[in-house]
Amino acid sequence: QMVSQDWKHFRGNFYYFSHTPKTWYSAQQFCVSRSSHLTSVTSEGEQEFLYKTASGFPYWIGLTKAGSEGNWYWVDETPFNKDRSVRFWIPGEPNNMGNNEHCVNIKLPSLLSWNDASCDNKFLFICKRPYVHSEP
Ligand code: 2F8
Ligand code: CA
Repeated sequence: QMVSQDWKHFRGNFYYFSHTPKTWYSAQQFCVSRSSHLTSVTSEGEQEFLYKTASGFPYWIGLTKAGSEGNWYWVDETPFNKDRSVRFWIPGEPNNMGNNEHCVNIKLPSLLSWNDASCDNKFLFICKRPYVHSEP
């Protein structure tokens, strides 16, 4: 099955915007099966690319505090910079509604777009993998 044509290039990485909703962990497993992870977001430019391509639908990203002591981390092992990330949350988020919101999606077409939601909810999702040059 040809899925590779679905990967979009942006500044040295390829991104896959899924067509099928999955729980956060199933989404991450899908990404790993494609040599990728749920996406990290580390710049305003990247955040802008992601929310614009998401075009208003919520998509899981690779930010979670599941299995940690309540600390957010990127599942692709990019260090999470809390101070540089506050600008991406929807005002009032993360609110950990019902004490059960440990995964994050891009919810709005805005730089302020992140919401924490239950990891068991099914959403579309975005995988990211680095572009690797190959030499003959
Ligand atoms: O009002 C913000 C609030 O909206 C929803 O709950 C009613 C979201 N829930 C889901 O997306 C599952 C909350 O996470 C969000 O904080
Ligand atoms: Ca929330």
